[in-house]
Amino acid sequence: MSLKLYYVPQTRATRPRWLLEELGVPYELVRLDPQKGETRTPEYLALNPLGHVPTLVDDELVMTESAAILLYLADKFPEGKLAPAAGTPARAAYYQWILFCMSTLEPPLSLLHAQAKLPDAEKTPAVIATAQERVKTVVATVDKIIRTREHILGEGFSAADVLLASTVGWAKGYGLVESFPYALEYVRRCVARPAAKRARSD
Ligand SMILES: N[C@@H](CCC(=O)N[C@@H](CS)C(=O)NCC(=O)O)C(=O)O
Repeated sequence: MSLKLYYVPQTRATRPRWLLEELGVPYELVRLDPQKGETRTPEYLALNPLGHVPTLVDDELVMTESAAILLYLADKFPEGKLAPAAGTPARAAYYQWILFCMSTLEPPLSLLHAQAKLPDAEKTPAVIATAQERVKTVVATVDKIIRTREHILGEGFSAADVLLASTVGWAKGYGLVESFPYALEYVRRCVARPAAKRARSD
């Protein structure tokens, strides 16, 4: 078995790196520097045609999409207990929270990210304000649920926590989680895990 993760720090590639650290399985980290064009080489574009990170290579398998990579790895290493059994209510909640991150919480964060990259004269304040409000509304639902749970599934730590804590952490980076104490504390305790620290250590 040979797992290779194509990685740029402080991007969505941190998600599978964190999960791999939680699993404690051997993997090779391939660091790319977008400033040097390393995500736009013909070799890398053959793996990930959009030139995005992360990309996971597992022998013959090439995978993109951070959430899909988490789901794959959590299932591939069941001894890590990061995914509930298929067909159970916990598995249903697991799918729900993974999709919640990618299709409900990420879109307004991506809008904010795109706006932040624009020169000031090209920013659209109304788009920014609407996206900020949307993020807060969505984070408020996490805050309400996580008030009574340590982890989002209401049982052990799972790949859904890797994704949710990463994504709420992204919102925190924009100062949009400050009024949600339970969501804030949830992110703090997830990123304080040794595996999460190792994934951000360099
Ligand atoms: N939906 C994809 C998004 C991947 C993505 O947009 N990655 C960003 C980093 S967070 C990227 O590689 N951006 C470089 C670029 O757009 O050129 C995923 O979750 O993996």
